[in-house]
Amino acid sequence: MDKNGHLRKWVSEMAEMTKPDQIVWIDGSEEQLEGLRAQAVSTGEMIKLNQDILPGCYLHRTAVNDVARVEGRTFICTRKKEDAGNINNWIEPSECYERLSKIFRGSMKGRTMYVIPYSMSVVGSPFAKYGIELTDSIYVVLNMCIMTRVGNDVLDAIGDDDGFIKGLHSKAQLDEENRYICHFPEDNTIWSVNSGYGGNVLLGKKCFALRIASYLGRKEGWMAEHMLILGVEYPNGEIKYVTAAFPSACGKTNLAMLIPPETFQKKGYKVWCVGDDIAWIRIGSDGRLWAVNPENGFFGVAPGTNEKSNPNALAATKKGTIFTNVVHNLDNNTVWWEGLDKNPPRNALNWKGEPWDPDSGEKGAHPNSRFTAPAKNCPCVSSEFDSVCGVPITAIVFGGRRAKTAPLVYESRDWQHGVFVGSIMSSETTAAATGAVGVVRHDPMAMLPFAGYDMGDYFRHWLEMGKKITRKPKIFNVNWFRTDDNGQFIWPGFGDNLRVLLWIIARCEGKVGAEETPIGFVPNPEDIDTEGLDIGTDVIKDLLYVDRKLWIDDIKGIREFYGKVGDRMPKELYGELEILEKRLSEKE
Ligand code: GTP
Ligand code: SPV
Ligand code: MN
Repeated sequence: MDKNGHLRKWVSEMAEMTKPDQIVWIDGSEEQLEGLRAQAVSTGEMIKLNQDILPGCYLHRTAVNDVARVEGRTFICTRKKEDAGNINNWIEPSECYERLSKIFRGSMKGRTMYVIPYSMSVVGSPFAKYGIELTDSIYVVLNMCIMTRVGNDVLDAIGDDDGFIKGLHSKAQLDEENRYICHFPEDNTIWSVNSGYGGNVLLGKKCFALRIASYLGRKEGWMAEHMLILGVEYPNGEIKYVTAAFPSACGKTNLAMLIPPETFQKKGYKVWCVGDDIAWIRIGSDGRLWAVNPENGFFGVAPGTNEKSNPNALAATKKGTIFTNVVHNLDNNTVWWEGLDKNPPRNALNWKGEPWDPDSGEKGAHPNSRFTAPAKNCPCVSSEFDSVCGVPITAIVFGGRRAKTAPLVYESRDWQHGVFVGSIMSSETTAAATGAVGVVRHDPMAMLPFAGYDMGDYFRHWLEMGKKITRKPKIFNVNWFRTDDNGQFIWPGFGDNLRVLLWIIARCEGKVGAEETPIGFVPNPEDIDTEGLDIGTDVIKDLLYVDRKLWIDDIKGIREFYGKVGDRMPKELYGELEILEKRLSEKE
């Protein structure tokens, strides 16, 4: 089957512990996957949808207690607690292995263990890293085959090396009390048990491509970030690439697949999607940053996705897609979610599989319901999607959900200040993780739940990278979510976000001026192109207004957060905080 002794030994050890009835190696062939789909349908694990309307599409429902990432049960298990840092949950590795071994023991009895060889980014490329996930879930196998590159060529690429990431997953009993998502970065190992949901179990995604990869990136001199990657094509055919880090469910997929407003389309502007969630970034021989999306599909938020907000994402879900926790329309055996259209099905089951009345006031789809769609389905997928060297980055954008404080866009003064801007990001929590929604929390670089090591060291790594990048991208911050006194979003967002991207890129090229404020540079209102938009310069002015009082109120929280990060917090960032505080208190 394979020549790799390390791999065979590890698989047999894991099987010895979990006791599956059989072991099946996944080669990713259509024939094998079709057999697994049929099996999942026969057991009710998946529902085959209307193949005339949604060819190759299926619906899956998770357990009701298992609908999002569980940050409180996610651990970074380094030998020294300090290396995981104060922000991450930590368990001493040998204790963790022991505790989880008890849960894994016999957990696959009566089930099959699937062995999934997968690659993050193009097999054989300089960015590529390989993993093997062992799982007892067909749903996981089928999702991994969309989200990553799976197949025997991965086994060939691994050869007899033992540097692959060893992922073990079992649904076990889906017991919330014993749910663990544990990372052992020093052992290249991930153990996940008692969940069947997305980011908890598709181990190539958050567990490997962010937590383990960020750890490896620091060691090896590159970066793994919670960022989309997009290309803006200008009427002259030139393409500029931008990465953007927004917290979960704060608009990455939407921005990555943006459709320009009509007036810009007519002029010839286009946006190309390279990635919607994760970027691996390296310094090129030309001194610029180059980014790839290590994934091969989109695990996108379904609610709110519609023909107007994100037609590209919607188009991507029309074939070969797995839907999770959406409404099942029984009339035509298709799916529905809040915000898809104004015609909720009357004869339907909600995400839990219960009869559902759209007039009941209860939501039909779970707010964190998702689609898993192949990237190749997306009409705006970039021609550079499979590029082995990635795309060169002009600008890095940070952003969050802030009702008031953060302006529509501002630019940092330099790299160090940009790192500071990323480090003070805060955002309202969303349904992407369990817990309260709408609570403002610090989420630096959108990596709070995903940095695989100490947050202070993580900031240090950003600062150190800056010293090595000779042609640095500029760093910006955006906020699409400012609200008026009635709680309504002021900025139209979605496709109109291109107007902000164009200002950002123009700044990088030195083509437009800006106004300096205590927090950084904001646009002169007339420089945000509002052609075809029903918004006056006064509204843009409001969107760009830096309310010093609100910012001064934020300083205390930032200092508290830095304090929590602890001893390894770079002093340069404390320095930036002092500069900010001083500038805010100066007279206008
Ligand atoms: P993850 O997959 O969890 O990492 O999320 P994401 O960052 O890709 O977020 P996504 O693009 O799926 O957007 C999440 C929610 O934000 C959806 O409900 C969108 O409708 C909403 N949203 C996205 N972009 C905008 C925008 O420009 N303005 C407003 N008001 N809402 C937006
Ligand atoms: C996120 O929460 O940032 C996601 C979804 O992209 S999950 O894969 O569940 O992490
Ligand atoms: Mn995400």
